[in-house]
Amino acid sequence: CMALAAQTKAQTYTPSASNLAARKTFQDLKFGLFIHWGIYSELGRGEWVMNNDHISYDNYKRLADFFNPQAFSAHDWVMFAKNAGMKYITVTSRHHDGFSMFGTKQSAYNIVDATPYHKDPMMELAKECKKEGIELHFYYSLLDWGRADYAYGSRIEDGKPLNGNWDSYISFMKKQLTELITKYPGVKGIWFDGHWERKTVNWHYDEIYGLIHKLNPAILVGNNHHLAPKPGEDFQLFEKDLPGNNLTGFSGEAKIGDLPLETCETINGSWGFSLSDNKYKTPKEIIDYLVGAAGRNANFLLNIGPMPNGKIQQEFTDTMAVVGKWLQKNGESVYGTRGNLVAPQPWGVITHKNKTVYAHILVWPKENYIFIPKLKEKLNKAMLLGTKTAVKYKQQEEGVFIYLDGVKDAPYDTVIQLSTD
Ligand code: FHN
Repeated sequence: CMALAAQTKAQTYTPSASNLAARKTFQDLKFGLFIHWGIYSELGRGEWVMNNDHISYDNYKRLADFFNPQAFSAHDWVMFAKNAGMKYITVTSRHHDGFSMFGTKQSAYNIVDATPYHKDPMMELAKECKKEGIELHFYYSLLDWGRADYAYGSRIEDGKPLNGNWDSYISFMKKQLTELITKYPGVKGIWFDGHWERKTVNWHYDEIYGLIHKLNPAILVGNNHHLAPKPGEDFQLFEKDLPGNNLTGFSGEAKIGDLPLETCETINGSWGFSLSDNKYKTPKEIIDYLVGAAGRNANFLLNIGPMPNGKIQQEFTDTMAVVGKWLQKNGESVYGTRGNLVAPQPWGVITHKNKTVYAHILVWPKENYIFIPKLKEKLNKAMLLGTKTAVKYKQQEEGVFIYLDGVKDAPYDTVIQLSTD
């Protein structure tokens, strides 16, 4: 009867006023730093190494004995994000390997108790984020490769793994989430992942989301389940695709709903630190992704995998310094804007804020103009953003022509600022 009551409550989830305000702030932030960091980072073969290389749980656990990230500095991480123009951080508090990167009372398999480091980097990060005005979200894996109660690989019947102890696992997660929300200052969101590993199990989202919102109604819940949003969720996630695209197959079943949107991608080809991955994205690719997401009304969460010593590799710092510099000049056309005023065009996208519309030319057109279809707002001025250079335009019923004679193709994105009445 109580379970039924909880379910009914979750199905009619009404976000609190503080939650709605947090959603708006979140949408204004636009650009976040995703961090995958764990004991797997030591091997430099990504965060799936235990599973991919068939390392037994007992052998894998030894990595904890050697994990001693003496060069970790929460300040450096937060400064990396700030210099890149990022406004929030989403960090792996616990990934599929089940190792808690925070001091937890629920399992000794955590960074404080099981490593020679004996410190809690998540606490340092939470404090530093708060100090520097960066919002913090915790990534939290539903999937666990090692715990007996999860029983990875077990058959699922009646919503439970046959060999595990599902009630115990759900209760474990609830206790850990309580710790993450009540002990760590200023946490603004929980980012679930791993749902897709067990599609027929009962994840008890009604209880889990209900608990999170009971502890703090403003906390934003997101779940990378690749499905339509479920009751109790506050933002919708996409992985490795701009909302509306499905180039990677990760977003297969996910229709775009009404919640704030976020999409994530990697700075190279890996989530966790990789020694062999040199597929670094260029500043242009990152700016295209960020602006493309904004034009589709979504935040962009860009991932890095710090090294096992806690440092961030130079290639990432160099690239993001360029992106950060671009944002310093052009940020007003990204932060606080909304998208989808006009559908994405072959040349780029449109963002808007208050009475200003920004045309982002990401691909320079062959013609000497761009056309913005169906723009109804009456324009009274067109300028090259950040300059006093007026740009010629013609507005008619079916849209606006912006003429590019004399306009130089800017290195990453040529932003035309259109003022409306
Ligand atoms: O399996 C994970 C993967 O390691 C990584 O955490 C990404 C991030 O979006 N999510 C999962 C794959 O969907």
